[in-house]
Amino acid sequence: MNPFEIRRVLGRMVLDSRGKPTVKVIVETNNGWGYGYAPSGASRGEREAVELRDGGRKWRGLGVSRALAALENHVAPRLVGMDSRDQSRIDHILIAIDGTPNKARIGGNTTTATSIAVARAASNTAGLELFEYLGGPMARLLPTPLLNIINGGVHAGNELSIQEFMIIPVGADSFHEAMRMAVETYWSLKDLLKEKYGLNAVNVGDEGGFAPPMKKTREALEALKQAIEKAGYKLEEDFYLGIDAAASQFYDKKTNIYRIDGVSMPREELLSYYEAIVDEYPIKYIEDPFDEDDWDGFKMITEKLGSRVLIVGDDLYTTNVKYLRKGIEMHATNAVLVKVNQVGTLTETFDFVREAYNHGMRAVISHRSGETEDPFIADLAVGLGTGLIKTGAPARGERTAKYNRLLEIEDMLAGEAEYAGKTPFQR
Ligand code: 2PG
Ligand code: MG
Repeated sequence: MNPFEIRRVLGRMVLDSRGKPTVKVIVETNNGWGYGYAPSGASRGEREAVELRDGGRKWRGLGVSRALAALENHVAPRLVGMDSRDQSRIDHILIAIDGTPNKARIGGNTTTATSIAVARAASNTAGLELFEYLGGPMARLLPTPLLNIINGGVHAGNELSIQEFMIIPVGADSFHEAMRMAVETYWSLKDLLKEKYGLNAVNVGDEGGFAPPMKKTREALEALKQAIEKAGYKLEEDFYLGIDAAASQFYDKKTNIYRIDGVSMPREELLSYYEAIVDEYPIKYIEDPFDEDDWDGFKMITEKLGSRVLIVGDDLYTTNVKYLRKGIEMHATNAVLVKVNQVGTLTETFDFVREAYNHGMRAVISHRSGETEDPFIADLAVGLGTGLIKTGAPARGERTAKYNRLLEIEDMLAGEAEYAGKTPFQR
């Protein structure tokens, strides 16, 4: 009997961190098991894999019974009997069963949870940690975390146009120390916001960052700077800053105008705006600075700032090699964001990361704003050795699940672990 043979595939409806139904898949082998969850974004790219939802009145149309039915009727019968280590063969079967370019038939939520569950079942059956199974015995690089501690855009109920303001503890010697520095800064930000804006300012947004009643980008950057200093750290030496503009959310496609912080501006002006804040603050990471179809905007900013800032494509590429190829040709970015559920399978995700690496781009493993308690991306970041992970503030269980798993991995690796620190930012 082959211990890795898949014996059963089960689906369950569970809730994500916004209370929306999502898909959990459990895969049993003859000698082990594994699970996987589908997360869900709010600032979704237009080119992303489709989440299959029920429509209708129940759950405001967001139910997943059709996705679970697709799993039971179309996926499970094909996977039972296969070897769980045949990840790419299994993923290609999922792609073929779906048959659409964007997983619209059986749902990217169905395929994501299944693909992750298969990998976990195989690693569990093999008696390996998931990061070891994904990355081999030499996987030991702990990623530098990008912690989103001020939330804006569609993730928060305030007027900040920019979606995420991140602190990046690059000056630490270990992942444990990086988290300590980040948490101390998170707490000093809390004190500072309370003092300046009152109690309401420390309510948190979808990713656990504070959602203060701020209106301007510079106000948020200044608060990060002060929090870092108040916690006893130095900007640049100990911490870099990063932003995810998620600019598709404040772009008017009809007029080609960006509306940021109450001001309307064309692409060129927005570029100058980014240049100015990069000069004022040690911002080393800018994600989605322009609309997902504004390829020229991306090309311009990478030309201007790419030697000192990671310019990261998220909505631009949606973890899909097809769109990345265009970005490579155009020199649109020097880094990519990686979200398994944007494309729908692990194999396609690995292909995407490899393509990025082959062209000298950095890869950043990322959560979604709607998350679950699944810490999978922590293992993925170590397994792939990307050196960078973005998974929110050090708050809310669905975010700390990832940080806690990374702390655990560092402990398990004992003296062998290495912390990425500043390395991923060196161009
Ligand atoms: C992003 C993500 C995660 P969402 O834009 O990078 O932070 O947000 O999951 O809402 O797309
Ligand atoms: Mg983004």
